[in-house]
Amino acid sequence: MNGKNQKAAAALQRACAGLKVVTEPSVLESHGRDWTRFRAPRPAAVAFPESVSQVQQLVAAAAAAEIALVPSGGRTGLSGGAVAADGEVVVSFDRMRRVLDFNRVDRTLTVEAGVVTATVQERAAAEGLYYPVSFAAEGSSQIGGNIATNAGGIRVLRYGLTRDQVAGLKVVTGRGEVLECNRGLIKNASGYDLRHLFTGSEGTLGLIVEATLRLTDPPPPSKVLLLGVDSMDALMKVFATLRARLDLSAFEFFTDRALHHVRVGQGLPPPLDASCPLYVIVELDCPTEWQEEAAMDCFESCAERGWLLDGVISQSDRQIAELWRYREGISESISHFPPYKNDLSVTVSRVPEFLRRMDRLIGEICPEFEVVWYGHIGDGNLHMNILKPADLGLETFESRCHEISERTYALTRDIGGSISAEHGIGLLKQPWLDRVRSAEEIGFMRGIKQVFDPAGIFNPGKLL
Ligand code: 2HG
Ligand code: ZN
Repeated sequence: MNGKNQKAAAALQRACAGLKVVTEPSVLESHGRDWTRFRAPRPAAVAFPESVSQVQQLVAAAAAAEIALVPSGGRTGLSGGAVAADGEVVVSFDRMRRVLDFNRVDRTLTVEAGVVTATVQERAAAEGLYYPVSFAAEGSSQIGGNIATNAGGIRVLRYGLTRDQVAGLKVVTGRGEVLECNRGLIKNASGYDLRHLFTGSEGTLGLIVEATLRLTDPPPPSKVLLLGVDSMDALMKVFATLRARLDLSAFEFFTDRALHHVRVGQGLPPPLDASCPLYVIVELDCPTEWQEEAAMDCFESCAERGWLLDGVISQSDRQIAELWRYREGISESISHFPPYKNDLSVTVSRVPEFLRRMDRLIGEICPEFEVVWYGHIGDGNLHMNILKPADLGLETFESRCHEISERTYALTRDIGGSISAEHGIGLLKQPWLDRVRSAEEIGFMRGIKQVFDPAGIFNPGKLL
């Protein structure tokens, strides 16, 4: 640790009585990064506040000494939003993991920022209710991070994003005040809804310390279909048919390359007899036999029209979990390459056009790379992972991927899409923010940042 870092850590420790501040190399390494692998972690220290008042003290001391703070949750992010590569102090919420309140009438759960997403789901289930945000990293990601990135996942199609579950937020701003946004209300027409500014702000406006989350009714018994199709056009027709007749809670896709990697990575058998270019995972409500018959009817009519090549339907809860592994295990199975990630979004109706044009572009500019696609078709959110060839250095690979990004984002903009659907801009996509947000918008975003974080201490270099 250099002298400047040592001073920063000591200044915070002095100013905040009882605050745990760690400078041990293994903790700097583990807490200075998220799941991205393109920047080496170099934080000055990691602070572990235990209470809102400790967070306030920490922020006041950091603002006075101009020490940059990087908020950090479960560190499962994929855009470098929680990476501290430049001598910042990481603020970990690992010690703020209390469930503060459950309100049965309001159907809300109030938690500290460090509570793990799966814990919220489990607590909701224990109360006979349901927290619907779900994704592969839910066993380690924390609610504060979910809110800061407005996390999506596999059930956005029915329940919306994390934003739609946030009924209230407590935030410590860069001025050290505590803001209580919305306080769990359903209706609140009293001016700007600051809760929605902090949601998705990627830790650049304030530190989210507590959240009140809306819970809902548990879904009825469900079934999962795994289907094979031979083109994106056919896939979209299947989507339209199923959506019109069935109660879908998820409609996800992956390519044959994605299937190859998840099978190797997780040791899974082929899911279908036929090999298909594209696969779909559909989850639907099946409370009675009637819905299952309707699903089989849809399946047959799609197959008769030549849109489906093959398919299976789950026969038990165990099989539901097994089928989901083909989709949820993909990201982990390719993580060792490592992949250069893009988290793109377009309107659902333009997905086939976008993928067609992207296929052409990839064939033109980087046919030597393996590109793996999967994602949330029901939300128009496509994950494009470019795998690093073993014989290419990380830096050369990254700079090639930057060239690819230029063309990809130009196409994305042309089609009216976004360069991040759910992972955030973070550190890695920051140079391209202006491809999808206008100069005026970015100007307003900077103005807002200045209001909440006048000393510019929160997550500098991320997003803006
Ligand atoms: C998913 O949908 C996650 O599986 C991760 O958002 C996406 O690995 C990715 O690129
Ligand atoms: Zn995703």
